[in-house]
Amino acid sequence: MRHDRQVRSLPSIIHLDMDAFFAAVEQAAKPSLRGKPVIVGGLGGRGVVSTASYEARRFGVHSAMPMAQARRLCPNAAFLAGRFEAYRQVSEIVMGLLRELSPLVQPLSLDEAFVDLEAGPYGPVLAEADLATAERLVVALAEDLRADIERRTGLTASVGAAGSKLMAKIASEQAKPDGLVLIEPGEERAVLGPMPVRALPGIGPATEQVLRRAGLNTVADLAEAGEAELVQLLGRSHGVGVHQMSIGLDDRPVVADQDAKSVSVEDTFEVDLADRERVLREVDVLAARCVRRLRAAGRSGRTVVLKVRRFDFSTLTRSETLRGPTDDEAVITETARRLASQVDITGGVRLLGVGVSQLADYTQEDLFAQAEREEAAAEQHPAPTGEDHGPVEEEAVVRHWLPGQDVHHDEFGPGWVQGSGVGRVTVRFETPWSGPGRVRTFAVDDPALEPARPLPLRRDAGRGEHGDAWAGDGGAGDAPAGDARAGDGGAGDARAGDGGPEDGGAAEPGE
Ligand code: DCP
Ligand code: MG
Repeated sequence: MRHDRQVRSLPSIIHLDMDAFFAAVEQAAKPSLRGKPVIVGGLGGRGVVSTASYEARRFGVHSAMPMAQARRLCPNAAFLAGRFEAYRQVSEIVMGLLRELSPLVQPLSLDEAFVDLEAGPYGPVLAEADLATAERLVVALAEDLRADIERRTGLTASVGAAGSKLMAKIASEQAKPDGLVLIEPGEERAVLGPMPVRALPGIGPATEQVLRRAGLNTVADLAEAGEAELVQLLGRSHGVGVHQMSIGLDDRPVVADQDAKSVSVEDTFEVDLADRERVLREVDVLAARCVRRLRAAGRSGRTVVLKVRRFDFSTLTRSETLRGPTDDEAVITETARRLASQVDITGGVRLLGVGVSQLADYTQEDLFAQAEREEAAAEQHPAPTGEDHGPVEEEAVVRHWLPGQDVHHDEFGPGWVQGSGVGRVTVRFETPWSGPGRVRTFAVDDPALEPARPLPLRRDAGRGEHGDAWAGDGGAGDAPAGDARAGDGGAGDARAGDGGPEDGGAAEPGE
């Protein structure tokens, strides 16, 4: 492996970004929406667009736009609330394919990651090869990757390859949609020069203003201004960094995501806990610690897991999956308490643990959860009056039919909610593998109609139920000193790490 100080001499860093990700998943899952404008996001009064399909982007709709504006620009689009679980499933498949190329995979969000090819199985070959051969190999690997993603998910991805993260990311933007761009080492300044200063990471609207007032508009302007002037304008560390980037120098390493699975904490007690009140108090303490750790990692999670080891060393885990991801201490504590109250503690408890799994990118998750809350609030209060309605009862969320939501009907099978109102819900019966399906309307409380989990986008891609929070725990969870993990033989504790079919986020049974 070779790690040049400033710029690699090989374009061995790739940046992958799925095209119109949430919208593309919806089109893949819902045949009737293929080729049509699709807008995913918060559908309530103050909702914003998460993303829009390329068909909808032609009308000027884009991420972070108020939903009301999107409705005006593209009234005939399908407006969907988003299905986070489906996006996460696809993301796991994609990240798994990236990990086949290298252990150094750095996910930036559900649909985006850097990969350092030099750290993977092709590293030695790349290091030996001359530049032209190395470039051909990188291009071949990237095209295979895009083809694999399409085969496994039906979705398109764009890939950039370059000698740095900076240039790889710029390359993938140039490759969009459904393309591959390789920027040869040495071309950096030529590619960057004409770009607006905002193209560089770390230059937001405020910095852009400062630079503009100094007459610096393009990256070439920054390069010419030189380090001293940029330090004067932006301060020492920012100025130096911006100057380096402007001349194409970026030696930030690809850092593997150390904690892909769960955050958990646990405690062993000197004296077995025998009374339930005491157990619940300890659960509260553990849940609070777990939330602190979760927040420190900038994550939120969807499944709360309780681990209990009893006096006789029998160990069990209980988990509950929430409707949306959270880092809310009250929600996690309450869920862990509920799980604890279902466990038989007769004889005493030696160890308790609280964990949260199904983690993903904090900001994306929150946007999504926010969109759902808003949607639920809109339903509960059909005529919004502007006042703050406070937290939404969970029951109301569960019974509400959200546009885009997966359902199953006893007679007609799987489908999705196209819309609902005045006591009726309209369902389109189609699957990722069917042709466009028919629409039927039911009463909202029709007992034959049930919410369902997302179907895999490819019929042959295994469905992979999720293990408990500790299964495949990559070691970044809380591992208190002295925790006797080995020898943990208790039923239900699938902690033993590697190689099991459930280990690793992307394990796909049958692959
Ligand atoms: N997202 C979001 N809110 C935003 C931006 C993005 O909820 N303000 C979500 C929806 C996107 C996903 O994250 O589908 C990935 O974001 P990208 O910026 O990669 O955008 P897309 O994948 O949708 O489109 P592109 O083809 O431009 O990458
Ligand atoms: Mg994307």
